[in-house]
Amino acid sequence: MTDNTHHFPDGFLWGGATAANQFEGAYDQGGKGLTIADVSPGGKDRIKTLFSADYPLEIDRANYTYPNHQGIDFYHCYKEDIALFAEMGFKTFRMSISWARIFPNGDDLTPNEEGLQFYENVIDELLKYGIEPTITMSHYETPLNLVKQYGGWKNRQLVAFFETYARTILERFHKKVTYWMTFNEINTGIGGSFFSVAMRNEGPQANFQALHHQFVASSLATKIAHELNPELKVGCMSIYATMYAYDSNPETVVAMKDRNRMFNYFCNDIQVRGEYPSYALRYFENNDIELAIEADDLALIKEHPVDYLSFSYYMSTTISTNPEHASAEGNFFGGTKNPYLKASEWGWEIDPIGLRVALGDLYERYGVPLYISENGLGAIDKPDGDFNIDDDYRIAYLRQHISEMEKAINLDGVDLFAYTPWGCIDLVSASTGEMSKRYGFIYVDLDDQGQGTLARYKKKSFNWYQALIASNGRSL
Ligand code: BGP
Repeated sequence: MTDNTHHFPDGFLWGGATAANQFEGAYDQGGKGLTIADVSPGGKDRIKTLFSADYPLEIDRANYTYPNHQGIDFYHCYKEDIALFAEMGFKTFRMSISWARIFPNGDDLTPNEEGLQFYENVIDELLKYGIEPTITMSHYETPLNLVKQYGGWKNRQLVAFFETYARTILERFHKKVTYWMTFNEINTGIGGSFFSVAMRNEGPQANFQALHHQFVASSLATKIAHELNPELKVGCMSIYATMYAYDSNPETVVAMKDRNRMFNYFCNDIQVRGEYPSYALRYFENNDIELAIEADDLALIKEHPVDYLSFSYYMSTTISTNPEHASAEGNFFGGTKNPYLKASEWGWEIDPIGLRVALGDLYERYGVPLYISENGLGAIDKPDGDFNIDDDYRIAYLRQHISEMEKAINLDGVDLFAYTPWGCIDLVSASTGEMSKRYGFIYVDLDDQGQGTLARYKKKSFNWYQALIASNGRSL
């Protein structure tokens, strides 16, 4: 028997993940238009607004701060940052292109060359070090004008605007970028996340219509990519929550499975298998949801499925039918407190084995290569006077998760080919809009009030991850 301890496939893509709106800064420079992220305030009202009917469409400087306007200034510091990623040994770097840097209003007739040139410079810098870029086309940064003038993704016109945007970046970068993702965490649109579908939550009819438009847009982007080069790899991206039934009461199991298929499978079923699943059609019928589907939509979706499936994984969730069970305070997916798990400072329940469950589940269902596009521990780091950060808690979290990935590959036969921990350099948190929830291997001297030198410092985890990559996982 071969010893597969901590064995990862040759060529495994180790790296890190980011999103334009959370780290670039320069929100009004280089010809960029405003995006929905630019009007999302940091602080306590942030999460409330993301799923609310009162999402602000203006910048309200009198009452709020907007940390993403400055981000960590990757826009100007990208060479320094990429040099640090290269020093860690990254094989890939996941970033997004901000749609509004290319089409400031989303519906412009011609692209903004300055924006294209910026991303070309970043891509060239990555390639200089042999780092494969992975590009997300839309990561919570829809141009604001598409909300104000068109009402967001429920409007069919966004499909054509996105198609133009996708064609523009694919034509420009297809010779330099192989790995693409269409919509970040597309399944958050089911619950009407403003970040995802760029519209006020108007209920299931509008949300599913918006998602349908994103499925069509995603298939169009996949089609364009493959026409340019059949070797390009386009993936979907969803947030995955491993779901457990709290007890063996069959009613609880049914409730869990019900939630699981809509949240974890629905979007993947369409984007990987190429068709609406029967449980969704039945759900639409039972809930009087009637989607406007144009003649060629279903054929397009069928003919242009994605090449791989990517997902973010931070926590699991536990479903109970007993209202007396304590709720999992802070868990992003709600649910019942799981007595076997500890939680992060924000209440996200830490579950490394749940990642193995997720990998097996997705691979057995879809049989396509998997890419873990986000994972990590948000924590408050406390640097000493010399900016040393001993983030053993982060190392422990990542080690446990990577160990479960290794089991999924070597014991369960899962085809996992990439892992990009979230926020490999500290950046603005999506849910809090603040800096203090940090994920990085690299510390950025910046606080929630926007104060700091922006200097970069290597955390203890930097060296740990560097050794891990150099040994292709064997130093785990
Ligand atoms: C995912 C998003 C990311 C990211 C991450 C961590 O849902 O795709 O953009 O921010 O979560 O979340 P947070 O920053 O809220 O801790």
